[in-house]
Amino acid sequence: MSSAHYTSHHVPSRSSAERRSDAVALWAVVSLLLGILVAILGFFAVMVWADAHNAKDAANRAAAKVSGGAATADMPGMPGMAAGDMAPAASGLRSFAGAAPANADALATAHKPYPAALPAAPAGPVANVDLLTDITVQIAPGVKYSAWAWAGGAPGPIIHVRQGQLVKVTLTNKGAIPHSVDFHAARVAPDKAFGDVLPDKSVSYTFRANDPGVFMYHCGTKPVLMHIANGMYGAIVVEPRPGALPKADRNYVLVASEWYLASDGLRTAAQFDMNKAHARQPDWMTFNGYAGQYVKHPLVAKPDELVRFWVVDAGPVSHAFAAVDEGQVGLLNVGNVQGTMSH
Ligand SMILES: [Cu+2]
Repeated sequence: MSSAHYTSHHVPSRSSAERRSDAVALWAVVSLLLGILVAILGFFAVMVWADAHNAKDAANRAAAKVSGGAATADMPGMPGMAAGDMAPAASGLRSFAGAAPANADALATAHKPYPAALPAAPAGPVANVDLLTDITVQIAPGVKYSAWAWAGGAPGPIIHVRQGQLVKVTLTNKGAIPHSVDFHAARVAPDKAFGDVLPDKSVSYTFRANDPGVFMYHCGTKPVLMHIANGMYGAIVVEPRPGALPKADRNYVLVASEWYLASDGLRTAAQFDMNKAHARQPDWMTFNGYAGQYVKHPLVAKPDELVRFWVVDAGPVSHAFAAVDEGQVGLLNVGNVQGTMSH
């Protein structure tokens, strides 16, 4: 192309109109060749993408086939839903959403709903909070999950304190592996006060509840995504100073979360599926840990009552720990203050 360009500008006898016409023709050729180049590159890009896409699809299909086979063998007597009803999602990960035994309705009726009513805040200057770790919960009618939960449930107990109160937290680890507790209501660096507590050990720390609102608390032991997904989350309500909000006749606390299951959980308790958590493909999404419990057992109010809902999205995806695992995380150092952080 450069030689053609050189020639067109060094023929002295030609008119400027001819030269312009040459230049137009030249650029037409350049454009055409560029267009062809782009098309060729585009074609190769599509081929490379399609190749990668096919490979990924194939891998996902293989994975789905393996887990599907295991799941099918695991639920021969499941009358509520045939295995084929649980079609693979677009990601290729097998969903167990909606899996239910035949007596699901009776189980939902018999289920004792998580008490959503806000408990009273303790009187006096200090609120004592005792957390124990425990295992295995039900997350939907007939669906068992092998959890790492607080004090026998997921979410953990609703903690209610008053703004300005000193909160004394004691975590006793009754589980088999290290755990910890990170209170978002506390302006304390997670790596300072919220360190790992070994099995059969206890740790205590205090923080001043200076910020009103509803906050989550959760286990901060790595992998945090797995600890939260396994049930180690809960809510703390820091009641604002009197007069800041109109007095409510009823206060309810709703903790939203997701569950990622490696099996349907009908016969044996399901385990956590890290791939689904990273793909943000939950099988169940719950308020206070159990699917649909306030449909079967509605929260109540009388006409004209003021009802306040304290709602916290505990995750792990709503708290986006899958994103943290994938690198979407950073720190903002403000000044040079040691041991202070809030998030
Ligand atoms: Cu934990």
